[in-house]
Amino acid sequence: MSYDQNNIFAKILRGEVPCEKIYEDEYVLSFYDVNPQRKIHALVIPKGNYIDLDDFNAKATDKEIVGYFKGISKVAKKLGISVDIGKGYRTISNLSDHGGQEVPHLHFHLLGGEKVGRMLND
Ligand code: DGP
Repeated sequence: MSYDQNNIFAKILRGEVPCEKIYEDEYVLSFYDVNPQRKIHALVIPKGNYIDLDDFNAKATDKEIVGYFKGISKVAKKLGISVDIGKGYRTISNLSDHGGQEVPHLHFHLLGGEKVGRMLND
């Protein structure tokens, strides 16, 4: 499968669709999920065109990989949910069909601001 340039997160990255931005640097963009599942529900996406985590790890440079994963912790800190200054949070990244991925641009969900509960309910 090739990267779909018209997915919604690609449009957000190009500034064609607005988002409620939390954080941005050379490697990542973070914004609030439009359909929050917990008190705090943020998304963190890499700036490069990667479909999912497997695609990212196969094709991204080491700098991009480090920048992305460090970016996730920077966002958590900015939101006050990181382990050092807050009470923790959950990250989820869905991959493809069985993973239930809806938007085909790599993203991690950050859920927190309250106890997020059991990992899977069914
Ligand atoms: P996933 O199922 O892991 O691919 O999650 C995609 C998430 O993206 C879902 O929780 C809703 C969110 N989402 C979809 N469209 C938009 C949008 O236009 N803006 C924002 N902020 N979030 C979106």
